[in-house]
Amino acid sequence: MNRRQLLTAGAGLMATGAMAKSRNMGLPEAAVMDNASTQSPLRPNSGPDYNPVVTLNGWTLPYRMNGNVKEFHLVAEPVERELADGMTAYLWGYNGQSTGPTIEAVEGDRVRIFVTNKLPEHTTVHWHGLILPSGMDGVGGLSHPGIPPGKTFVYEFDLVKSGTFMYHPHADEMVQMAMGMMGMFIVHPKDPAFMPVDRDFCIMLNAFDIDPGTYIPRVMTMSDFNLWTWNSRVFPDIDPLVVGLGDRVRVRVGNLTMTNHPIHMHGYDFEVTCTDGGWVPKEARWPEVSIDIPVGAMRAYEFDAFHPGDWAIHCHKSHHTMNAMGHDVPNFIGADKRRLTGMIRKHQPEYMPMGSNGMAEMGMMEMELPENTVPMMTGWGPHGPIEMGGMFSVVKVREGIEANDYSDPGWYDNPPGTQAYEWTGELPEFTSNTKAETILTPRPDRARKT
Ligand SMILES: [Cu+2]
Repeated sequence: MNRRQLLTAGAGLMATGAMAKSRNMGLPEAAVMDNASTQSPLRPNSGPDYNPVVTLNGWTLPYRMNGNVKEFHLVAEPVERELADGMTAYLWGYNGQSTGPTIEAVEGDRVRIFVTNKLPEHTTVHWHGLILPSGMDGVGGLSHPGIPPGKTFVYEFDLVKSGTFMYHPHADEMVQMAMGMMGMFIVHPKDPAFMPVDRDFCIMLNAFDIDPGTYIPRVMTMSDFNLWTWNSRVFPDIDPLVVGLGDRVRVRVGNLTMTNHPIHMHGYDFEVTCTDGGWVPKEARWPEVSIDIPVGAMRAYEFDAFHPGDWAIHCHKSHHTMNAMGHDVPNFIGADKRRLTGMIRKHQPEYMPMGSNGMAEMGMMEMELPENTVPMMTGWGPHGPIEMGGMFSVVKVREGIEANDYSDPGWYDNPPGTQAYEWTGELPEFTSNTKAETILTPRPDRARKT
C-alpha cells in the first residue's frame, strides 16, 4: 500500500465508523396531516431542549432518531388544501398539506431527510438559507439529478447554524411553487439560554391565482395573484396568534411570493432579531411597527406582550388583505347608477348596482358566490364586519393564558373608558384607568434579551 492508498483506506474506515452510528432502519414513516387548523407544537423527545414553534394553520414534521441522526420523511404529492371554510384548492405540497410541514431541529444536529416524489414529474428540495454541501443544495441538474416520480432521494447534512430557513423545489420551479410547494425549516440554537421566547410563531407568505369557482391555481401568473395567503390560508380562517400577557413573542416570516410584503402589527413596536443570514446583534436592531419581507427572504421579530387586546396583524398592501376579486373594475364612487340599473335589469334581472358609495357594502352582504370561492371582503368581529381577506389575522394578548394554550380566547372585551365612542354632546365619566397604566408600564429590562 502506498501512502495515498493508506490514507484512502483510513478515510474509508473512518466513514465506516461514522456510518456505524446509524443503522439501516428502512424509510421513516411519513406522517400525513389531513387538517388545516393550527396543530400543537411538537416538543423534542431527544437531544437538546428547545421551545418548539407554532406554524399557523400548519404543523411540524415528526422525526425519529437513528443513531445520532435526526431522520425526517417528506413526501412531495398532490394535496387538497382548505384555503378557508368553503374553499378547497387542488395543490401540490408535502405530506398531505400545502404549505408543507415545518421541519424543526437544533444547531449541531445531523439531519437525514428522505424525500419521496409522488408527483407526476421530477422534483427536488432546496434548503433555502442553510449552509450545507453543494451536492445537497437541491438545484435540479446543478446539485444532483431531479428526483423522478416514484423515487426517494436522501439529503443528509449538519445544521451548522441556527435561524429561520425555508424549503422549496428547484425543479420546474415556476409551476411547483405556484402549486404550493414550500415549507419552513427552523433551526434552534444549541444553547437553550440563547434568546429564548415564550411563543414562537411561523408564517410562510405565499400566493395563488385561482379563478372564482375553480380549484387549480394558474401557474403562469407573474404578479396578478388573487389569493394572498399565510401558510396557504386566507382571512377570515387564518388562526389568531394567541399570546399570554407578558410573554416574550417571536414571529418568523418567510416570503415565497413574487412580491414584497410589509407586515404591520398593531399595538406594539418590535425589533427584527433574525434575518436570512442569522441573528441580529442587539446593538444593530432598531424599533419598527412594519417590516418589509423581501421576496425569498426570512425575518423574525420579537416583542414583549405587555399590551392586552385584539391587535390586527396584516400585510400593508391593501390589495393583499382582500380575497379573490376582479382587478378591472372601475371606480363608481359618486356615480348615479339608477338609470343604468333599470336598463341592465331588463336583460339581467338580478343585477345589483354597487360601488357608488365605496365598497364597504361588500363586507355586509350575503351575495351568492360561485361555488368554492371566498368573498373579497369578509370576517365578522365583535363590532361588525371586518371587511378583510387574504393576509390578515389577529394577535390576541390576554391575561391568564397557560404556557401551552393556543386555543382562541374569543374577542377582547375593552374595559370601560378605553374604546372609541359616539359623541352625544357630553363626555362620559371614565370609570377605569387601569389599562392605561398597564400600557404605560415600562418594558422590564430582561437580561435574557440579548
Ligand atoms: Cu402583501
